[in-house]
Amino acid sequence: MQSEIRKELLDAFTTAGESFLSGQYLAEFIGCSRTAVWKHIEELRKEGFELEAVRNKGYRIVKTPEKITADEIRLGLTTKFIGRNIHYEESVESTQKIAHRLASENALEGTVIIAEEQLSGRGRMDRKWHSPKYTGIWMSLILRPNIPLPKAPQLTLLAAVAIVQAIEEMTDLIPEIKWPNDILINGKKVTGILTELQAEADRIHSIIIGIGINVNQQKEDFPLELQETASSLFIENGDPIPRSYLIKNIFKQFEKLYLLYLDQGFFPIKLLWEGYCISIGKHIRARTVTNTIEGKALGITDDGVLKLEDKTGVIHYVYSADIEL
Ligand code: BTX
Repeated sequence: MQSEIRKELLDAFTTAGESFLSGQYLAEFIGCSRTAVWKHIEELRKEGFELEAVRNKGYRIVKTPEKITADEIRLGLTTKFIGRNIHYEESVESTQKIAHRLASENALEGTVIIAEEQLSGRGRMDRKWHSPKYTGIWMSLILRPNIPLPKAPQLTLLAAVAIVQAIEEMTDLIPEIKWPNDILINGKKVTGILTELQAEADRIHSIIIGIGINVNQQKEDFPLELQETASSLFIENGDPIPRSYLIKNIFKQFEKLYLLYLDQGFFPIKLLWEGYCISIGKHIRARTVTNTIEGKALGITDDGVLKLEDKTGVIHYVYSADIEL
């Protein structure tokens, strides 16, 4: 029933073209209450439709959501293998889940799964990642580097640098990295990266890099509990950003850095990463799965591990944690 109303609503707007349709007319046309019409119009707005509302005239659709299409991404894509194979989905539980399946079915390196919406998007340690429709970039990238297992986290840092560079190229924003995987703008989280492995003993079959970027959300699109800590590029930049361009740019930067990494190792990536990192040199609190360590962040090792000096002078090597500055 719900989707019937929506379908008829969209049909009515399609037929009306640029003319306005009143709430009363729509309710009668569809055969539902005006409240139901209003509710569906709000839903459309949340999904990125722009509706103009004029008193005594009604509504009309002035802009449809910018959907990502695989063709649009392919057009003008200059990479050799990153993003050459795209699986585009309208709605999924999690792109990570699909990527794991495709990786075990021998998907090519550089294969990307992109979804318009994730119903159970996930962060680290099984936390939730809010991934509403048509607003962000929710994607997973499959890599097959020939590197030893302990080096896998380096690719999280590499991905962070690629995303920061792509954002910088398209906006005047100054993104910063909070070790290991948060990208912040004006202190708020706009991006999360989740790196997962398919491996046995010490051999990596594939590395799956999940990237979540808040692109065109408005403040009210975030659940209340995230409104103070999360933001989007649109909120910070003041203009909406075409997601397909940003995706293409990320592919380009990522491939460049990845080839550099395979050729010269982590060192050049580390230098770039340090230039964007805000935690180094600061007093921080690192919450790991087992304990909390406070101290000064000295930097990262050549393997991307965080070096933290506590007040007794002991240096701790932190592989995975949440950081508070
Ligand atoms: P994380 O564990 O560092 O961050 C998760 C935490 O971030 C949550 O507990 C919540 O507090 C906050 N949060 C949730 N959603 C958002 C959001 N949209 N913006 C800002 N803060 C948020 C970060 O994990 C890794 C996220 C990876 C997401 C990608 S999307 C594509 C791929 N598929 C999938 O299921 N996950 C990855």
